[in-house]
Amino acid sequence: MGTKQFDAVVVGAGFAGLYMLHKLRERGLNVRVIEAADGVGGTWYWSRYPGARCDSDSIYYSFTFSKELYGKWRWPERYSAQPDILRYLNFVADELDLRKDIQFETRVTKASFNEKTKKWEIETDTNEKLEAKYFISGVGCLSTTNIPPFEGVESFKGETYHTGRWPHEKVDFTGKRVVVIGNGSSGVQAMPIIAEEAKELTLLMRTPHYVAEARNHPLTKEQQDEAIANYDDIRDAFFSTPGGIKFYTTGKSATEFTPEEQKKALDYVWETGGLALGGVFPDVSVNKESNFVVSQYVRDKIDEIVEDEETAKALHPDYYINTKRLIIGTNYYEIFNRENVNLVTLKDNPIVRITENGVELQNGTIECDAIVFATGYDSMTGSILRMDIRGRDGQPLKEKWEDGKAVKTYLGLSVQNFPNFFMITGPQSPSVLTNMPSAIEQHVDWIDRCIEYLEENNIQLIEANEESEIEWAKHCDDIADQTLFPYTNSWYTGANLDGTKRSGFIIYVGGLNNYRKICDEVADKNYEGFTLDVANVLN
Ligand code: NA7
Repeated sequence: MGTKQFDAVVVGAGFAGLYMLHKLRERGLNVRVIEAADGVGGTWYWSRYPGARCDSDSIYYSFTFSKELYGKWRWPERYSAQPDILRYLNFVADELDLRKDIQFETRVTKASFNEKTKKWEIETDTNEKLEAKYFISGVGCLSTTNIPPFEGVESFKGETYHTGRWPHEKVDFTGKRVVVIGNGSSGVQAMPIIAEEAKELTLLMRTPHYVAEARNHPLTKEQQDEAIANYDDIRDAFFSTPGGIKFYTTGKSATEFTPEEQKKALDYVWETGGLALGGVFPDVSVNKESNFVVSQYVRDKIDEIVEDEETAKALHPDYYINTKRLIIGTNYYEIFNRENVNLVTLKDNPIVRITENGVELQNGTIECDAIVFATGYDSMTGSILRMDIRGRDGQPLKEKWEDGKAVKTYLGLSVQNFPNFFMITGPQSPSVLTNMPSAIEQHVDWIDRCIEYLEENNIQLIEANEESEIEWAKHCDDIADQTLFPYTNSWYTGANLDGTKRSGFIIYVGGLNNYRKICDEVADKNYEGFTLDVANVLN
């Protein structure tokens, strides 16, 4: 089979890959998107667990680059369920006629920069070879699933599931004893639905988390029309806000209010639901006092909702709220009042192994018919490093990043020694702290502008400078150090899957609006901090 030639190869057909394809094709480039699934959607193709839903308001969880496209779509609910988001991405693919340039059921296994041809050579699990000037990752931050290496998983005789790789046909838990491991967004969304169906549900909880009420509801025709009429305002949120999304805020520190006023504001956001709980006092992620007010409010709510005192106490989170992504759920704390739901904390009673019949803990075995792993992802770097990406002199990215433990990038977009390789929402960018479509549009627009500059100026290669990477990592750390994030052990601060620490802060926490300014300034200064290689005659 001969090598197929493209101007750009993009990996992944989720929000990122679809928009990147559209932009570059409009620029006249010959682009191929490689996607492992048999349809578009990325994360939303795979994450079909019961209750899977977005935690950004639907009206913001959309592309805004085209007013016309925005006006053609109506979201049925305030928070979209997975099937609706998948339907939306299929609609986008059809509207923009994207499918013809996407190769489905194909996984990129290797991508190497060829020093002689100055091109990327891309290999797939279908034994194809592709060659392209630009190699772009749109693989997402949360797509490679994590099942912790518990001893004995294969010996379990019942059913096992991971929330991020849920079967396409409905799973029926009727009459079954189900163990759920993990209470992040996925577990919190899935459990109220599984609890309705299962004979018994036991949550094995390592860390209690803060869960805000979603208050999801159908959107009326008037509300849908209003969103379309407010397009300019919604688009503005992508540019002007730290999270690429607008929600209610008092605009002041909790310390500026009396306890009664604080409670009134918190009651309001609790009742209206969603992410506003984390932004009602804008200094919540930087000011311990403000943070305590919000954190304690949720702990009090847990006590109000959960009838058994001991269970309520066990559900109290004790880290600073917002220093892990706030979970948005529906009637989550309420499930612990059900007869068929049990809470087991792992803190003093860890999982020893999985056996034929269930999960063995230090203090005894919990027998079950099904285990649901809601244990998250090999986040931020997992999906990128799963491809064997090799830069100059065959250097593996895995080696440069020490297996994800010492990530080095410039702006989270580019890596020194990996010319013309770009990452959409890569590590050290704002990514998961934002409304993802906002972050994705900003990155894709930046990459597109960069490629326009290269093409117009006959520049063959662009590559981050080593000093730029060092400074960017320091900048990410410095900003994080001004916040409460470093106090919490999470995959943001760098607890890696195997428990070892990453060497730096993996996310830019300074806000998408500020990040955008930095990226734009770099571009305005003709890509300051990068080395540009003018095309030579050989090409
Ligand atoms: P998350 O948020 O990473 O949550 C994973 C959960 O699994 C969390 O409760 C973890 O406990 C738990 N976990 C992971 N490994 C283990 C082991 N070894 N033992 C016990 N429990 C474990 O993933 P989600 O899929 O829920 O959400 C991902 C993103 O989707 C989320 O950020 C939103 O942006 C949407 P821990 O808290 O680490 O103690």
